[in-house]
Amino acid sequence: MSEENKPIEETSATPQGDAAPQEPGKYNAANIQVLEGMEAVRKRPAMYIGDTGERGYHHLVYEVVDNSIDEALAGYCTLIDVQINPDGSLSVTDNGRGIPVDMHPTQHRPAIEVVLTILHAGGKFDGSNYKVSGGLHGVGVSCVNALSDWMKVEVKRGGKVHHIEFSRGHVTKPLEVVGECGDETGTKVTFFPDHSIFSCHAFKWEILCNRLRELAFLNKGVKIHFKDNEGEGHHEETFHYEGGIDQFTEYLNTNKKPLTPVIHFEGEAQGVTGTVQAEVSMQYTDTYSTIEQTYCNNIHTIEGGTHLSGFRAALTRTINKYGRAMKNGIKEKDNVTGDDMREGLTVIVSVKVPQPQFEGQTKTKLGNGEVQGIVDSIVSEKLMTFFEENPAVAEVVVNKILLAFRAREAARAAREKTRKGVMDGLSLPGKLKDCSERDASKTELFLAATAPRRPSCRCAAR
Ligand code: 0RA
Repeated sequence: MSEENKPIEETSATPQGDAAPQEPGKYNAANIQVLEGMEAVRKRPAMYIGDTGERGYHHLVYEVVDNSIDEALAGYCTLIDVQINPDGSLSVTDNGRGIPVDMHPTQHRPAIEVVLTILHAGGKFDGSNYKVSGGLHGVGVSCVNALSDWMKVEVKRGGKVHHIEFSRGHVTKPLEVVGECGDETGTKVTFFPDHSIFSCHAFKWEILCNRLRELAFLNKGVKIHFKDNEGEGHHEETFHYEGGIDQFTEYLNTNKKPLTPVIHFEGEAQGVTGTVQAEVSMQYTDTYSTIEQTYCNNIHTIEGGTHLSGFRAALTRTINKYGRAMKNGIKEKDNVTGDDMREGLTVIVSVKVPQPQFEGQTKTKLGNGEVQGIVDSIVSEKLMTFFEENPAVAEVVVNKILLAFRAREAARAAREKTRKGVMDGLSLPGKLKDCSERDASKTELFLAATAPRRPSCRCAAR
């Protein structure tokens, strides 16, 4: 079977490529597939987008934007425009290649219809290109379509402007050519979420702003323009960072005093399912807190995972190695911990993994085992080289870490001393000494009020 003729949806009942032309009023295999998919999403929306509250509502936007980000990562799109419209709908426009509009080889419908109505059909048809980006649930734009009261899509491709409309996942206005566009290409998706499904009924500027800014940091060079045309204010903002995650680090360290420059590493290696790319940006500031933000395929992995473990292991090992060899550095007896090494550190770790495995409570913990070793070796090797080439910076880092270590040791000593003193004062009075018993099941405590405001306390060992 050629790649082209593979069924698009594994779970489809009868994905026959040679389905007869559709008779009016009759369902063919393709229709059934669509019906099943779209109804399934509408029946259990939370299973596909997480929840139907504020998070889910905004998640719809991320799913659409992710398709444009994918076009950008594939090198075909430089501009993404997101607008909240006066009627409460939202438009995402990109200057990518445009969703294909030709007849799909096996579905006998325009490819755009397939992309927008069949679950997981958003990817490239020949399987050559894995989807790098992807909302938390990676369900694709067809889910957004299923959960939208209406969706309108305009594609500029092959010199023509094409238009198609849907309601709750079903075509309401078939694909038609509505104009000419010269050599311009791109896709515009406008949708209005189905308010009978969601408990949240408006897009929030702040929420979308934060995510769009983050996406611009994570995908350097991509320009994301965001405008709110609803209500008062009409905010507008453009996110565009040629410096990528290094500018993200600077952004997170705004108003903090940096101790080092922003340090950047990147590299790639073969993983189990293809090439894994890793990018790290880090900077020490004079603060006591640590910021570690990790991403896999643009998804914020709040619970961390193998990329974070790999980074931490490499940081600890490399600083230990360099710091112990350094004159006036870490001493043999100094029990410096990973926490000491991360005090004042801001770090972004961003990896691209072909088939990510997300685990944990909120499915935001990267599970792919090989990623740990890949990140570890990239960071170990490049951080050591950086220290060797920048000994003055390395010295600042080691001294900061020694400071954290000594402060921790001093705090512990002080705590112990204080506790000892307090415990001295808390010891039992002489007449109750023989009541001491460590096993709680063998002790009782009686409170006997002998005077209104002055209860006395008696303890007895049974
Ligand atoms: C499938 C195949 C191709 C592009 C796209 C989908 C595509 C989807 C979206 C969604 C929003 N913007 C988009 N841009 C592109 C590849 C088409 C080709 O080979 O020319």
